[in-house]
Amino acid sequence: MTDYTEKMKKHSRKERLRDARRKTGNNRSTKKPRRKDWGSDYSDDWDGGDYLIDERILPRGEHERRRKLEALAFDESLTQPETAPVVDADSAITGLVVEVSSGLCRVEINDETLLCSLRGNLKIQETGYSNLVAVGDHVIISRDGSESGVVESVLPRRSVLVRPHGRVLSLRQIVVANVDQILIVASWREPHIWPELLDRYLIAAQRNDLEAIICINKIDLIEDQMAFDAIVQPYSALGYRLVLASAVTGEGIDELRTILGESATVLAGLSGVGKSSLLTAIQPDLDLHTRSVAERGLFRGQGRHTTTQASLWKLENGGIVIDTPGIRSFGLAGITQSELAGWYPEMASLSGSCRYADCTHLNEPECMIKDAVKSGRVSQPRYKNYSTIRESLPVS
Ligand SMILES: Nc1nc2c(ncn2[C@@H]2O[C@H](COP(=O)(O)OP(=O)(O)O)[C@@H](O)[C@H]2O)c(=O)[nH]1
Ligand SMILES: [Mg+2]
Ligand SMILES: [Zn+2]
Repeated sequence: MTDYTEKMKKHSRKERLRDARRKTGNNRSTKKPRRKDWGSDYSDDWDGGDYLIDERILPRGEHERRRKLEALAFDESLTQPETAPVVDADSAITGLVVEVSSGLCRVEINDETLLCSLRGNLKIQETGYSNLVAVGDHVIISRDGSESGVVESVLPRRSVLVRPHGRVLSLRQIVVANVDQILIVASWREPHIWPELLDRYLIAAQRNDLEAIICINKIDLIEDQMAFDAIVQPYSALGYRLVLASAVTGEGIDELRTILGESATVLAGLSGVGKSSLLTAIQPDLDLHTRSVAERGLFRGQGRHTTTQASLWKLENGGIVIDTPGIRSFGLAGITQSELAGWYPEMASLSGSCRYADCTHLNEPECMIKDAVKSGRVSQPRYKNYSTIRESLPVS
């Protein structure tokens, strides 16, 4: 329940800034340069959270206005940077973190990639996160002319995708930062669609305040349209954006390209469902063979480390796509059996009206959710997923 309440309380960044603007009566909006490249000096939508602004191109007073708005909007927020940048302006460069290892990261600055260590004064305390820097972070780095750099500070994040850090539930690891949406990719066959996993990803997206889009790939392998509809239709009925695709026939590819453009998207989906094939279909010249930092030996000689083998691609239409194995285990940790129905939007509002306050919605009489399944208001497959997932969750 706490998670849910927290979520309800949380204001999106945009809304907060809008509120702050209303409070200051400052409604002047800034002309938007078109964003060409996430991580370069463009900002297409400051309110959307891009901090990579070349101050020289801002009108007089604009920087101050933004700073004030920012402070007002986020005065109680945890997203403030821990330390103010302490670099002198000449050597400060902003970049995009594309890979992380313990104490080190790879930062992309324009077309260059720089191996960076982290400045010692960056503090882990009080952030509540187990890692200081995550893939997708915008950072300010300094370099002394050599081949490596130092991360001086992490710019405020517009979103984080987190998972618990090991067994310590209070400490969370940032899997990726600054993504707008999560694209859940499943395949109809090979591997067989697994609706329960779909639901797990959807819940995880909700918990992280990320918009979820569902892509069902390999629709060229549909052998039974009715069976397909029965599984897939409940999700579109719930209002999820659903893309039916085939990397083989090209169906759905244009739609996917549009969805990924101008946004930062993290991919979720089992190995083999066709994520790489879809990306190749979207942009044939995309280099999918970006080997991990560890393989390239960039981090060699740095002692033992665990590398987050995230891959980050910039599409020519402005989109950013991040694929990370970290996504596989970010699911439902911390959710108890009794909380699960609250994460099914079609069940959440009903679960309070059952005869028993502690109704599991499995066997009890006068259960509003079971009634809703009978009447079709809650779909049979979703209910089935609910009961299976419930089994796997801790009682408290
Ligand atoms: N029939 C069919 N096969 C596909 C489709 N998309 C991908 N595949 C195949 O599925 C396998 C796994 O694809 P891949 O892109 O590597 O999956 P990933 O692990 O999610 O990146 C490959 O053999 C692809 O050729 C599709 O739409 N239809
Ligand atoms: Mg792949
Ligand atoms: Zn019930």
